[in-house]
Amino acid sequence: MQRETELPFDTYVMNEKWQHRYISPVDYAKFHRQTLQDFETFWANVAREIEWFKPFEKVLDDSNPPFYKWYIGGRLNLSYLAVDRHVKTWRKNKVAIEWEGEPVDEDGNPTERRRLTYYDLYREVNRVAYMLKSNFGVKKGDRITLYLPMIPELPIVMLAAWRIGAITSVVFSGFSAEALADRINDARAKIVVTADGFWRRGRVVKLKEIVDMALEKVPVENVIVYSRLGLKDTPMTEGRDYWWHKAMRGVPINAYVEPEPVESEHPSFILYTSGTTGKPKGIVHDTGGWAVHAYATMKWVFDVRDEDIYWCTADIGWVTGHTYVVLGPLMVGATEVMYEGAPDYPQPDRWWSIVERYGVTILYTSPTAIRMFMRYGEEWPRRHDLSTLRIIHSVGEPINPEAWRWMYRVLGGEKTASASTWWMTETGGIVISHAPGLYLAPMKPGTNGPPLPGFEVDVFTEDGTPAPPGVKGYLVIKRPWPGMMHTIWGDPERYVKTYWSKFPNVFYAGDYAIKDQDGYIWVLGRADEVIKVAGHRLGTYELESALISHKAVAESAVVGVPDPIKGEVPIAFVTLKQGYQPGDELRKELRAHVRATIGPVAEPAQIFFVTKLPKTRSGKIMRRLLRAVATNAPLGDVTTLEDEASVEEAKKAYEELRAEVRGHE
Ligand code: 6R9
Repeated sequence: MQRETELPFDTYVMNEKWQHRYISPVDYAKFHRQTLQDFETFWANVAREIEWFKPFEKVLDDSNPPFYKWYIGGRLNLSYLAVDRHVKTWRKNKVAIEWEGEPVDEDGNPTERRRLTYYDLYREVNRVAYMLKSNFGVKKGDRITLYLPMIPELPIVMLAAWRIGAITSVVFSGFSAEALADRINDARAKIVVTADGFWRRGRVVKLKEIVDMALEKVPVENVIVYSRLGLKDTPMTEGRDYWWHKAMRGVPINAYVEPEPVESEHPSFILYTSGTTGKPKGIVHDTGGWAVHAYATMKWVFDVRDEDIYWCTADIGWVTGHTYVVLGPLMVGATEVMYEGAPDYPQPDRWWSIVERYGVTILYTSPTAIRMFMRYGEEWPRRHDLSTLRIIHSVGEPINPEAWRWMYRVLGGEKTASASTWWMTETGGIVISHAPGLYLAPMKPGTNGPPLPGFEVDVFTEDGTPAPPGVKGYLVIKRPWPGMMHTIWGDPERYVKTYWSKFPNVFYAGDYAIKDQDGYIWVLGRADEVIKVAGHRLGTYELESALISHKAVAESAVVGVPDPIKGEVPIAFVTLKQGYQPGDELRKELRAHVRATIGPVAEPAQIFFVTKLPKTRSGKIMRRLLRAVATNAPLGDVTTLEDEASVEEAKKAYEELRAEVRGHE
């Protein structure tokens, strides 16, 4: 990520369209402090805006930190909140989801569109809940792994699961069989729901075949297969695998399944995410706290109204899709767009044609996408009428001021409210962002803005004291918040160790950040071995394990390096076992191996062969030095380095490959 080291503190942006929400940073800070003064009352009032089957008796149980519990005694149901509530009102016939598939005709128009009203959703969610319950015996607390593309059946089956108190574990459809198997295994999933395949950049991805490979390692009771493409050659195992449409045959059109009134702390979902070491962590979220957080941030950050057309471009396989494609927008009764395919298929204006076709007013996307479109050029968005857009926010990684300005000017016509919303899988919802649904303090290109109401955020120095404005430190959250994760699935100790041990009694996010004079936060990037590749979160440790699992590899070290579009990309330094020769053939093979083990997003941008890796005298790989080599940065302190020749060798390997790449250009 190339970011100006001098923060552009002085570039404030305020436009006419948002003058009515204007607030000065000083007044915002005052308002924000007030929300923290009587913090529990504040969060109780927010929670009363959603419907509870049984009201909560206590807002926050902090008797056993860091295992905080929210809205004790309360009972509710996410499926009820997302669909049943709306069908009792005029929203019954309002469009909930405008879906379009990837394929287009000769004129570039989508050949597959589906429009589901809240009533349609209500019907389908009930029918699928009925099927899960009566045909497959799914009960409260069972885990269901969902390995599905971006089709309406994904939110439908999630809501159906939550309706009966089951716990979803969605696995991104870009992950490989091995990654899927690990996640099914860790969650001990009872069933897997998948599709025969889907369209991606004009090609068919056969999902069920990947599921079958995963299931060679971890058995499950049943697999339900949605026929997205009607692929006749889909392998089906008798007695285990069922076509969705066949399993639904016996389900009455008007099937109704009573929504289970689950406890506020009942887990709703597990989502696996990467950390510094070890296998991916199953981040566990509750029901009540998450619902309140999702609902409140939809209102504050996205200012959603009934006439809006909302589009969050994230895949549901990541947390952004969980909170801001599935739960949040449906809870507030929004009309939202869902798109199956690649952003630049068949041409770089696909997204802008979608914005124009549906009249999208609120767009939530990623810096990587913005940078990709910047590279394609302004002429693509200029071909379409984007004048409906009134809010555009980004998420997933720091947004460089240049990308923010492009988004604001070219896409937003200098009239949108635009923030870079900071949060993470662990937080369940947005924590730091401008909140144009309440007030809008002046925007600054590249900042995350001030913390949202009710969230106490700070930047700490290494010794655990608040860093003064302008000084880089670690981002922390000083008080529990409703959408917070509850634990790591099956590993509560790791939860305490990872997030609550670096500093006493505060949540450690793992990000570097700076606070400015106005109280705005600027998140700079990860402080650990996690990288964000095109906004996708990966652990360098996972890539290293994947490389080492190849027969030729002895050792490997993976680091993230800046990339003009993807933000960061992984590069790998590899030592080989006796009898293996470095070369392009092997390089190709190792890349394919990483793709097959984790998924295409994890493929290293470059692989360097070396005979030794830089290590400390105690044998720890010094990734910091490799990153310095690959970014032409100063090496810094090398006193603990065991063998300087290793760094020289890495440098040489790096320069040789660069010369070779240049030679090909
Ligand atoms: C929502 C999501 C979390 C990590 C987080 C940080 C980075 C996310 C950001 C941002 C700067 C933003 N991140 N949003 N950095 N500005 N607006 O992305 O969750 O996949 O768990 O990643 O992403 O580094 O720690 P997740």
